Amino acid sequence: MAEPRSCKAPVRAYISLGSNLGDGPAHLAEARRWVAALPGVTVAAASSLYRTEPQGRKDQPWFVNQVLALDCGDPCADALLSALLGIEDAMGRVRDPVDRFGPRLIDLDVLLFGDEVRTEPRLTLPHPRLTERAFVLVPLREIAPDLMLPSGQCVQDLARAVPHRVQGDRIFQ
Ligand code: PH2
Ligand code: MG
Ligand code: MG
Repeated sequence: MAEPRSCKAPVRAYISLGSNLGDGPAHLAEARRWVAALPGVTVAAASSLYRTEPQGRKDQPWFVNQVLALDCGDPCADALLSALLGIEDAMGRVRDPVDRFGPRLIDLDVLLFGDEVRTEPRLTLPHPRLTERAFVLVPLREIAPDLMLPSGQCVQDLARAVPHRVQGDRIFQ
């Protein structure tokens, strides 16, 4: 007998990919392959790759960043987060509890999960620093120029409000 299929519409999620250790573009390509292979997940759009000035801790290498739009059959943001953390582990990310903001092989963050809004230790939605980060807003605007956040703010206005400069594939902030 055929497997019962969910008849619910998928949830549109946006995730960010980042790397500033080793071959960043290769790490992002590997992460995209893992994400595309997740059951119930379809990659609906992928931004360009950007080379971005580090935010937060400045004394670390520049990052390579990208944003993906996903259609998720499972309407549970925690399941997506767990899957992304599993990919980070499978790719060999080593977490340094002392240097939490140091360089990373791969970082996969849930930016938005449908219209979900929540503040929890494990997962805050939308991502708490989304509106401050040109390395997120610029690629997000590229793939979803008409996107509105649950707050009603639109991604175009948010990107304009953050002082930054895009030069070729580089984002200075
Ligand atoms: N990630 C951080 C901290 N700072 N800066 C850039 N440019 N790109 C990142 O992905 C990034 C960062 C913590 O996850
Ligand atoms: Mg991050
Ligand atoms: Mg992270």
